Amino acid sequence: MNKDTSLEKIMTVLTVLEYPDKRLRKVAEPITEFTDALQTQIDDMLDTMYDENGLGLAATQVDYHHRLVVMDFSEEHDKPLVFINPEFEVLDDEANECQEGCLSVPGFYEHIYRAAKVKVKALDRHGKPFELDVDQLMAVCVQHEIDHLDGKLMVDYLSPLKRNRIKTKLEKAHKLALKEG
Ligand code: GNR
Ligand code: NI
Repeated sequence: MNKDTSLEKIMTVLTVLEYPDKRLRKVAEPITEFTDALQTQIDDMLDTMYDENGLGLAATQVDYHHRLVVMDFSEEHDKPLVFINPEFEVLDDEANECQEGCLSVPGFYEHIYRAAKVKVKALDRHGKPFELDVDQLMAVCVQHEIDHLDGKLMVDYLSPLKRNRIKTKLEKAHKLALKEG
């Protein structure tokens, strides 16, 4: 028997898919059941997000094609937010141009247009509906994560030339990583 009597579960860090992996293009399905397996998936995604120092993580990025997003905007990384079947409406479509990064496009930071202020509607991890008005970086992140659930990536907003440069560089890096094990 395991002598560890603590109820804390072991950290599970999932693999984050990287562009141009085709699985990042799948459109995620709505979640209809709030099972124990879903709770485990949520906790594993939070572990993964914290381990990778991300502000957010969409299920699509860890090859789980259901409409689930986790985020944490707190200083101490102790206020996890869970969004199931998230949707947003634009409250202020003034441009919120910030440098955007993505764990699935590592090493690249680009200016992308996003609405400055949005209202998010989602279910929490137990299926209870909630709404949240967000602006600044959190508004950017919400739009970025919901894009992931629709198979869309930040590189899609760039010129074909820029997108192809990023693709080539990441493909090279992936080949090198394979060779070096
Ligand atoms: O960690 C992340 N930082 C970030 C910064 C600016 C705009 C969006 C983001 S989301 C990103 C994590 C990620 O890839 N989520 O899908
Ligand atoms: Ni991302």
